[in-house]
Amino acid sequence: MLVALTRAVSATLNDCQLTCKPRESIDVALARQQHRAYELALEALGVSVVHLPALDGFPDAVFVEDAAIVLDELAVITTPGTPSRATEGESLNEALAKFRSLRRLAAPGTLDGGDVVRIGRALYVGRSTRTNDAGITQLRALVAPFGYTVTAVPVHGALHLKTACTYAGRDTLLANPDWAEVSAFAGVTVLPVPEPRGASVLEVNGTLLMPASFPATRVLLEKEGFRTLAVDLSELQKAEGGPTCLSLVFDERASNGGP
Ligand code: CIR
Repeated sequence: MLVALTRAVSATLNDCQLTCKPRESIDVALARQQHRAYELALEALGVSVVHLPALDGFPDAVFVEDAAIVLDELAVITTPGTPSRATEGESLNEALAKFRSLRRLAAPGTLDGGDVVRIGRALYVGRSTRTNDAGITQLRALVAPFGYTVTAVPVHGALHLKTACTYAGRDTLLANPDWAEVSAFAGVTVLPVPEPRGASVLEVNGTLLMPASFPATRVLLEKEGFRTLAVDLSELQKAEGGPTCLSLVFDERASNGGP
């Protein structure tokens, strides 16, 4: 069974980091409702949600994806590349240790989980304002013994690689090619999005969970034969969040490959 680790919305969400969007007032109560609806959508897709309490000292802690990478055999606690988030990963230690053996990245390496697109045993890692070469090199050394490859992908004009492209399944990379070097991806067909921010989808048990604000992208995906489920994430999108960053989704059972 798939597990999704989530964390409640911080009361301080209005103090979130912003990179590519202008600051807009966030209705935190509505953000909480949308976050709950997102969790219910995951449950409707057959996922068991493990909900962690809010961390008001970390305005962006609801975006759990950035603080860890969970693979089949291990989890890597990352070093998010903006100071206010740098130690967020520690808050996931206890919850993740129940499911996986943990490894850690360390300074001067920085790496946000939102920069990691996984396709099978290939990890594509955005070189962004958050993720540097030292972080990518450390990640490669940690996961190589388990048979994963790590390929750096330049990101420009977007916060994370997963803002620019996500793997939709069926060898298809949903992408805004203006924001990432999609030629770095091997063996996939690139499906360009009709809306600049529409490329961020979360594949769960054969359905693409996506924001309701990208109807043209949804129509395109349905036309291509993908099943989609749209949720309203307007308040979390004001904080530059999307469907992938609000959870860490993984198989409940670890596999025992590697060393
Ligand atoms: C940040 O700037 O870190 C947050 N305001 C948004 C993080 C979104 N993370 C993601 O898409 N993986």
